[in-house]
Amino acid sequence: MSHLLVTGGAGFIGSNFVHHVLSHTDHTVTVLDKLTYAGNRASLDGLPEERVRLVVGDITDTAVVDPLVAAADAVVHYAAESHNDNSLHDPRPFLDTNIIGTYTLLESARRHETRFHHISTDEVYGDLELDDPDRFTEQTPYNPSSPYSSTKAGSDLLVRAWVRSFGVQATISNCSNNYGPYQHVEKFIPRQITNVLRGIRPKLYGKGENVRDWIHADDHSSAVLTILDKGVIGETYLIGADGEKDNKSVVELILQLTGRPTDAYDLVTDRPGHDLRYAIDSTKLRSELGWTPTYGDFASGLAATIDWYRANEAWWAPTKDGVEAFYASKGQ
Ligand code: NAD
Ligand code: TDX
Repeated sequence: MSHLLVTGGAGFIGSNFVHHVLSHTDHTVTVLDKLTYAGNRASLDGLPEERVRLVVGDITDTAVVDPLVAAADAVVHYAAESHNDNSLHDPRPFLDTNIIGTYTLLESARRHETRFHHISTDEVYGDLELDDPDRFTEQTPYNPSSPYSSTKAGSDLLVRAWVRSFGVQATISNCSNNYGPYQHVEKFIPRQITNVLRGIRPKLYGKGENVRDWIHADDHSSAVLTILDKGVIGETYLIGADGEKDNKSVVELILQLTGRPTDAYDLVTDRPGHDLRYAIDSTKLRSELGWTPTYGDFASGLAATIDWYRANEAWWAPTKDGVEAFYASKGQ
């Protein structure tokens, strides 16, 4: 049994990870989360208090971070400002949390010789052409496009430097787009599901031709546990489940699964600098550490996600109007 410090554990992927750890291991967990607009205490409801504790605090605050890192067997670092559209509007919190926050945690991990796993994104590699036969690998050069992805790239490079210069026991994973329960309604899939549930037409940026490589958040969690267990210190692992879909197809599937006409969506103003396509080659993780995803069928994973949003309106309703007002002010 181990004690994990999970930063950002009240956010989307972090809370899915905490649920996964509780049901698949006997580890105990401390969540460190600032509860920004993206964090939600309710995402941890129903978990046993003797195994999960929530500390509300900021990862840039050494006084909060240091004793928690000292008490943990491993840190799993999810906390971040995570939304590209917000980073185009106000980049500063991305620099504070993603860069200074990661630096603060690394310094504590260095002081206390604590195992560290850094959660990152495939967006650090930039984007691919629609017809490019290649996918991202661990060797792809960094080429981030947005303030969000550039701060994630910066945080990855800090981790690599702290491994090489100070011997911090760290690994990194870069994952593709996640979907599943507890995702904020500002993001693509929950925005469109909750639009449909509210009688609003889904909104596609540009022509809807951009491609994302979808993985269920639970598969991301099992991959992270595999890396914590068997990963080689200093190594980077790409996480993906061969789930490439263009945005228009995803919206059409949501409309079909909810019994609406599949052309009942609007094309809206595109995102500036919008990455065209992401695609992950996760051969290294599969062949060296023996991981495989379990959510093979996107349509059934999406149907289950729609059911979750239908059954949990109290979780998302308080944020929905504010998010739509923000997008409307940008013609989106
Ligand atoms: P999210 O925005 O849903 O959650 C982020 C969490 O971090 C929130 O609970 C928030 O309160 C917390 N947080 C923010 N700033 C903080 C601070 N200064 N101190 C403490 N807590 C703070 O994000 P997410 O989609 O769950 O992403 C989690 C991680 O996974 C991020 O590092 C992101 O880059 C990475 N990632 C996300 C995806 C995806 O598809 N969403 C894909 C690959 C990687
Ligand atoms: O209303 C929308 N309409 C639309 O067409 C929204 C919100 C998005 N989009 C498009 C933009 C993207 O091509 O859908 C795609 C997905 O958008 P997001 O959910 O904002 O995700 P993305 O920008 O791809 O980034 C996500 O995956 C990588 C996460 O938010 C990041 O945290 C992660 O690093």
